[in-house]
Amino acid sequence: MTRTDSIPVVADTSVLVLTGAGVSAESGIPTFRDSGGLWEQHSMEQVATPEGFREDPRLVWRFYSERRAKGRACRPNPGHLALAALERRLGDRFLLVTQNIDGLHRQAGSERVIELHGQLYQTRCAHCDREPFDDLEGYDDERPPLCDVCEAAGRMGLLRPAVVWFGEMLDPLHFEAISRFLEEGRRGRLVFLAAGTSGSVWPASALVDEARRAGAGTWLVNAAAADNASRFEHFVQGRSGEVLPGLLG
Ligand code: BV8
Repeated sequence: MTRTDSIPVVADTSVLVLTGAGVSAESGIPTFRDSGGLWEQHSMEQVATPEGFREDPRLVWRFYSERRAKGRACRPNPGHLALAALERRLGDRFLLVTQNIDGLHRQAGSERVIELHGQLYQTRCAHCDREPFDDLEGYDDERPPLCDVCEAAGRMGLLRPAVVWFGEMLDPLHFEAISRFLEEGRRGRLVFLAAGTSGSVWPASALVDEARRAGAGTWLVNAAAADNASRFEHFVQGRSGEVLPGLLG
């Protein structure tokens, strides 16, 4: 693994990026696994699994309502902005995959974004297949919110955050789009950059392997060595808001 100070983005280069909670840390959003992180106050099983939601939907809604309120005060940082600028330079030779649900990449101007784990500011029904809808609300009262579509059909349906919990399938269309991007990108130079992620959650953590199979050069930007750091050729240790502008400039 070698250090590098800039990623060579030349004429025929395609760049696939994966971001995690570390990219939003400098915007004031706590990560999951750093000290003081989100899982410290609650166990993952309690607030980020379907079983936890069945067990105590009010606790889960308090957890996500708190994140909605906190997230609304947060703004994109230079790391988000550097990625949006790279997209403007590369167009369809750029694709951003994020594990983050905070919406800060879109706020920063990124459009070619795949939100693998869903969106914090969307709500869906846990029981019917109504479309997820935009929702900035917090729900921390005694009763979790109910689905009005279900109610109109004479049944009870709980509303839930439109995010992917542990043990839940991710949208297969997302992985089809990623594989297609890598396939098309391998005709030229291909770069895979992961930033601000511990590399501890599958299937996002395996993207580096798929990128390497497609012949991509691989970079990791992270404040600490990540679980899957050894699978990257280049590792730049540092805060993404400080490193990405120079690395991608
Ligand atoms: C699935 C919900 C098929 C939304 C999240 C055993 C072994 C391996 C895998 C598994 C296993 N058992 C089960 C699995 C699969 C499981 C999994 O990976 N479990 C892990 C815990 C082992 N995955 C799943 O269940 C996925 N679905 O596989 O479906 C299936 C179905 C049934 C049964 C089996 C398989 C679903 C995964 C989605 C889970 N949902 N969140 C939300 O509330 O946000 S994941 C959660 O963790 C967040 O989304 C978060 O994004 C994600 C990953 O964390 P990171 O983003 O990496 O954040 P973290 O805090 O960990 O790290 C931050 C990093 O940034 C640190 O390294 C830090 O050093 C660095 N950093 C900090 N500040 C900065 C910085 N870097 C740069 N600059 C800074 N300023």
